[in-house]
Amino acid sequence: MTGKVHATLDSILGQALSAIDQTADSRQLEKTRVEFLGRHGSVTAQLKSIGSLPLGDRKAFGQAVNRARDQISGALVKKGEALAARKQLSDAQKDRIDVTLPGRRGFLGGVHPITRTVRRIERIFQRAGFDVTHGPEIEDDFHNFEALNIPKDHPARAMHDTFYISPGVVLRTHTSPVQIRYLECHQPPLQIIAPGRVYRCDSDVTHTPMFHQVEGLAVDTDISFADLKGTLTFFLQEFFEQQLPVRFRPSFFPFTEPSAEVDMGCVFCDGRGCRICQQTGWLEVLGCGMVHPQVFHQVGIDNEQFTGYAFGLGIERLAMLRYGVDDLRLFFENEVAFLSQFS
Ligand code: 2NL
Repeated sequence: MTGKVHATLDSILGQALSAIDQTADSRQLEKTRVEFLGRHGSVTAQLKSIGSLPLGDRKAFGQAVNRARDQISGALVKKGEALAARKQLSDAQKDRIDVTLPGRRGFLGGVHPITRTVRRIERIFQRAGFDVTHGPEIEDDFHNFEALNIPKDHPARAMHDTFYISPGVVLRTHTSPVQIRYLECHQPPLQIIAPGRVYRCDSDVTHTPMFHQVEGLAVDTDISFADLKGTLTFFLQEFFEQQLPVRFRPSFFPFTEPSAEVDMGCVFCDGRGCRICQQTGWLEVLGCGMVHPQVFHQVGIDNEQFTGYAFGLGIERLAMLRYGVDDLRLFFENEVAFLSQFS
């Protein structure tokens, strides 16, 4: 009887140890533990069977069962540790980083072509002694129109051109009001440029409701049209890095007298005539003139003592000519494929 129960226990112990030995992962190991040492496990069953043995055999058999249980526990712990170590090693191999691989390059943004063009224009005029000034984009009727000698019935004031915030308050339609504000609080001599966003209620293939402009102004006691011609010719030749021909055609603006439009030799065909210059060999790039005496009067500058010239240019147009961009809208769509060509 006792010999038989000991033999059964030995066989259970053997099964347990070999099962543990063959276990390949920690989940299966837990199953094995439950199978032998769990509440309904086979070793536990042996403990429960002690009561049915003769009194004299119980102690020895109980000790044998405890030894077997301890042996199995020990083997489980050892195997558990071995499995954990093996898993750690294989995880480490899976996540290994090859530090000799070249790094992945981060995405580098670039400066927007309009901003680059503004900066380029600013640098050229700064070298010629101009200061850069800024002002509000929301303007009043006086600074945007009245001070510039734009009468109440002038077409530039019509609803279809100007964004009105409220009666008498507009989104500036040019950067001239920046110069008006400057004239209100500075005495000549002065030379300034005013770059910035301007707004017009106009939208088609060649017009966007917001665009950029630079205006320039020079005032002193003896500024002449020759100074204007010299400065603008210098600017255009610097901007396009070529000894371009420049010509001045009579024109009209309410805020200058006389007024002129400025053409430069076409940079795409060297003046021979092409699609871009509509076979004329010339590109119109600027408007300018001598400051109207009425403008000086509006800001309280003595128009007998002082003269000045002023000019205005569209930045998008200059950027298109410099970078060979044929669609204005590309500047505002912010497509990475387009923009990344400028970084
Ligand atoms: C153009 C024409 C121009 C001005 C802007 C100006 C400013 C003051 C006084 C007088 Cl404060 N004139 N600005 C003068 C002539 C032309 O711009 O075609 N712009 C795109």
